[in-house]
Amino acid sequence: MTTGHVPWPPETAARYRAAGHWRGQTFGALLTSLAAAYPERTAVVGGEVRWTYAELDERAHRIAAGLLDAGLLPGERAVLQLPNIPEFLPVVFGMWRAGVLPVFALPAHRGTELRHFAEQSEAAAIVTVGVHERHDHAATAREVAAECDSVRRVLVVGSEEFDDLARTAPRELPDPDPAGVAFLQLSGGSTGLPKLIPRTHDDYLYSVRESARICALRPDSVYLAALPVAHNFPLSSPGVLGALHAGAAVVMAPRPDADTAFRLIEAEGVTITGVVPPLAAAWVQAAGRTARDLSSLEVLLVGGAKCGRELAERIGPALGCRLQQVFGMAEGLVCYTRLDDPDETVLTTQGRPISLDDEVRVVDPDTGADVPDGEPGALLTRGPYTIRGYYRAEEHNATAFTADGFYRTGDLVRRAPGGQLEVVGRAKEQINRGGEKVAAEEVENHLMAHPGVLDAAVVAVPDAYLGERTCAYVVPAAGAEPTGPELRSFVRGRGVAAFKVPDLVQVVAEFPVTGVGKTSKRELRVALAALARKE
Ligand code: J2J
Repeated sequence: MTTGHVPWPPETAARYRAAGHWRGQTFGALLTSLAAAYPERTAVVGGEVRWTYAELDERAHRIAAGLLDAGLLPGERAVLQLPNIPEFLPVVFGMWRAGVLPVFALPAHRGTELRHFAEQSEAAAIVTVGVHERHDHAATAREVAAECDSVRRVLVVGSEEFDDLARTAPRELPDPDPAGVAFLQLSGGSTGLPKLIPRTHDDYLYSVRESARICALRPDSVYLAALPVAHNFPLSSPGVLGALHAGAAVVMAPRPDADTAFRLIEAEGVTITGVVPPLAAAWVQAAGRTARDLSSLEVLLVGGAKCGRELAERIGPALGCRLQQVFGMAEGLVCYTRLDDPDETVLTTQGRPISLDDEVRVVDPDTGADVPDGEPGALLTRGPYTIRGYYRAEEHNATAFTADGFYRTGDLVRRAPGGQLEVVGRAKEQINRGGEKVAAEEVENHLMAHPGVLDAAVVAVPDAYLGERTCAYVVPAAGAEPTGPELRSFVRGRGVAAFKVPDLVQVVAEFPVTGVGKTSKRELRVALAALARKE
């Protein structure tokens, strides 16, 4: 068992096995069986590359052997930062076969975040690309490697060295434990630093298999990976893994804009894809004036942030497809509206959980007592693919989970009698910037590292396009006069993802709310957010 992982209680695990949810299959073994079933079918397309299942399988075997020959050991972690390129799949499956655990960084992450992931996971390697979208990822990775004792290797996909590694002769490798941790996903976070989420082969494969079924994926489906593929949504809901599970083809979109996506939908006959609400809105708008043929598109999944009714109603008519709402989280629970749900359910709810064994409680945030259906409350959940604890985070786990193992999602929801959930708000200290999650405390800590800043509070402000944007209220240190642009560039210079740089900065003599000045940061944020909404 990997240290730092909180396992399910043995009797619960036995129940999930007996129910057939956990089948003792690893992702590596899954790919072997897919390659046997669909050797000549297209598995992944992107740029100049078009690999069949047999080719993907062979490449993953070679990379697995190559990673071990490069000195990585089964059970070790490797921070993986790749954009939407076909290589993502053989590299991830290669790691899974080698027993090396990917830590799924996003292309937007920068040095500070990579260092944190590497330190937190004691990663032995960083696997990335060279220059992508004008950022030299390899250079950043080397800087991080120089500062992290654990990191022995930086592997750059696309380099000659990596091409050699990917040509290593394949060999039989022992299959890792399917009940063991397969990879570490990132939490959206609400505290100072993002937490790592340990997911096992057994639990993740269950969610992938059921997602593929719920989204009606077939061998002739074509899934477009429009969002950054390492994120839990395009990875598994149903995502690229759900598509492969069904024997379908994956198309990697280098960018998610309407021009790029529509070109690929037409060229590859894409049948299904997933986007966040602001992208859905942009696609809806662009659909009115495109010459592209989008008629192959059957399903558009929208999730990551609330898709309001107004947008939901425009999707079907504009794009000629069925809307499927998805409300998920990298920690586990995923809800979908079903393809045969009545329109009203699809337009107004975020769907119901994947599994009958997903336990959902909606409770009064103050008393913890269950509230009746239809009443808003805090969402707690546990089940066959929801983690029981973050990786190596004992202290945080004590509050993020109940004593009996329910994960406190931080979401406020209403449950309909049919089990559908409607997301009505949030109790966690997080800004949902069009699906990209920003932890208030993390950004505050960056701001407070500036010598001219005495205190900072980061809150959400409504935004017509993104749903929410970040606003930082900043109290200057005595005698200092930091400006908004200066503070924004300071945060950017700290080596963090651009989406974490505050959109708005309000420099104020004191926090402009009375009565809460001396109370907790949490109450201050709530009061400031209310004020910011009114302004
Ligand atoms: C409102 N809020 C939503 C929705 C997520 C599928 C889809 C999304 C994610 C994801 C994912 C929402 N309406 N439809 O992992 O597999 C907010 C909630 C939730 C948080 C999780 C998947 N869909 N959210 O977004 O880990 O606040 O996962 O708790 O990034 O996003 O964020 P994340």
